[in-house]
Amino acid sequence: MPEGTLYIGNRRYSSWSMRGWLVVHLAALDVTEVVIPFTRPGPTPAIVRLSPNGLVPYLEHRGARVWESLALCDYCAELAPALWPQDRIARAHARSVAAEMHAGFGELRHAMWMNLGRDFGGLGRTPGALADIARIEALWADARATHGAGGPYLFGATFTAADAMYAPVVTRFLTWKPDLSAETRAYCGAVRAHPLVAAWYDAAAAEPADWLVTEYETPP
Ligand SMILES: N[C@@H](CCC(=O)N[C@@H](CS)C(=O)NCC(=O)O)C(=O)O
Repeated sequence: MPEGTLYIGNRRYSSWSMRGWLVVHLAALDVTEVVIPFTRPGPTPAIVRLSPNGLVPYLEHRGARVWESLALCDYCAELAPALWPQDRIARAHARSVAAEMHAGFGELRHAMWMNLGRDFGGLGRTPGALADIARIEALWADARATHGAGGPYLFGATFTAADAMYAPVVTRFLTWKPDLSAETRAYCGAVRAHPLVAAWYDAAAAEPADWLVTEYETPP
């Protein structure tokens, strides 16, 4: 019998859901997954009624109610400590880059939204999005140079909550194809090849056609 429920939005579009889903799976929580397709204009009433902040991901697990993707990272890491690096200094670094993702990069998220099923190559290159991308490339390179020995992830051989927080950025890079360094492209390839990321893409591809949202399918 499952020990709770994870509520997420369309896998094709919902970047925050992807983060929550990844950490729940990395921690091997035994939960039922419920996908609530977005309705437009938003917000989606079924999500508003259900979730304390009116958003997904939202997790109910063994009496705990958890919302906000970063809180899901920490809740799951209590149960599966390897979600953060073991070393204190590396862990501080990983928490910081995860928090920076949670708090920022709005220009990138606005100009290059997540759509796992389309090729928007060359589009969305607003000055703000490009500035966000430059910061993300620098941040990834710094984490990998400082703590990533043994790679291929930000903090080495283990896919951590920091990688989960940036996985939807990887999908944006694959969809919108901004100019990226060879090192960034290699990291994107490693994240895309992770079995959980591959499973998320596969499930997104299987979503019903009537879940498509016109505004997210229309290039700028
Ligand atoms: N800060 C929140 C953001 C969550 C969020 O914005 N979720 C979006 C989906 S990616 C949502 O629930 N949207 C509701 C809607 O579009 O109806 C988190 O980290 O979990």
